Amino acid sequence: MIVPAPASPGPDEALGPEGYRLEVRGGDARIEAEGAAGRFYAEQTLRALSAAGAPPDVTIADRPRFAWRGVMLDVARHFFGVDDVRRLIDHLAAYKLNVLHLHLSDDQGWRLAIEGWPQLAEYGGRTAVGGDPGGFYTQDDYRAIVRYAAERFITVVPEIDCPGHVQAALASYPELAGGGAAEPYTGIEVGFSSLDAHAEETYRFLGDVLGELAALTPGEFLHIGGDEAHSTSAEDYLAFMARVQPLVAAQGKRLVGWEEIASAPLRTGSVVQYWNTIGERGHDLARAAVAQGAQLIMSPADKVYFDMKYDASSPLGQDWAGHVEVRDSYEWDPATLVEGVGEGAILGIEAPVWTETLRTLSDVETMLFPRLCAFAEVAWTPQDTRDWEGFRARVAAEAPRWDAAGVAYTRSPQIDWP
Ligand code: NGO
Repeated sequence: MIVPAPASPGPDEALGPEGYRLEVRGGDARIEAEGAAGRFYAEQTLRALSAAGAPPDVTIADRPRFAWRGVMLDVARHFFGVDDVRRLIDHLAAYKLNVLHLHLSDDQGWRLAIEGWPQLAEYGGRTAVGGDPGGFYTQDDYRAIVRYAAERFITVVPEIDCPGHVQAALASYPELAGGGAAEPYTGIEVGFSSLDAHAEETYRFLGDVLGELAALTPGEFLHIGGDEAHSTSAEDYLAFMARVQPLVAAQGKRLVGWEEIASAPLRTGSVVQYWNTIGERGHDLARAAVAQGAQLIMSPADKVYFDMKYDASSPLGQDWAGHVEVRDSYEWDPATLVEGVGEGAILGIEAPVWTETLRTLSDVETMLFPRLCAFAEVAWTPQDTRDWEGFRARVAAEAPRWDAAGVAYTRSPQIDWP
């Protein structure tokens, strides 16, 4: 990130699709890259080097450690419009991140127009946490987000959470709730709603939704959630997983789900997102995923859930996974976090931003910065070339740029801010 740590590839090694060589001499830059993404990242580095004037003489050969370097935005608990998402995408691009995971549905709101099921957005999109205004993306809005992201080499991974976290869908279509009227929900409890794993209507609904979503999404992944299905029995969860996986495969997409999906038999090519750092279950599920040949995305809540408070004085955020200071987000190795889950099984890392307590993009930025920079270095830079003291100095140097651009950030006491 920022000014990258020492070169990873040697002079004759392949740069790969995202790698680049950058040479600056007397203010003139020469960029070498195998692909357009590599060239783009070289430009981001050059921009960072030039922040304080003419860039210094450097020779950099660089490529990322992990292929999946993501941020998730929860647009369901609170809605964020297209302009907010564009601004977030700009932040991702500046730090060489390449996945934007959008959490498009939850109990509190449904955020994407589905032509075959219009009530989802029109009715289920009205609500948000605490009675705040809702909202949803039209399909054109969504296409605009995908396009803006693609121009910055960022893949959008859309999530429709199921079989739990579905109250907004149940409230929009009572037939999904077995005919009983489901009330819209604006609280912040989890685990109370479920699709019926044995109703054909459930799969007609998901087939339609995933079909429209796949048609709108050029990326190879569809995220089906799968977390905290506490009101679905273990048996029903397995039945549900057996039915939903072919629906994703039928769209020619790879399935992504939260760690809980590893309790079910998974199709080849599936991706499992580790998250829960309370107790041993998350570790067990991550190992179960590896045992099935799945790839892992590491999102340990006690390190990279950026909805967690920095410390007790943070005005925003939650603390169920503890406090997450900048150093916590920096000093960890994805490949030694869970015994039995090594580098080879890890597709990448992702930082989720859940928005129960976050209402504006400025709230989101306050939680992201400076922790996002720590995260971006973990994602990009090899473990043995990272160090906290060097990072502290580099991240402090970002502050003037944030101040100038009106980017909100937290003045963590762990950093010597200029
Ligand atoms: C959990 C839960 C979400 C919450 C989040 C809050 C996952 C995967 N499911 O993470 O519904 O919003 O914690 O931190």
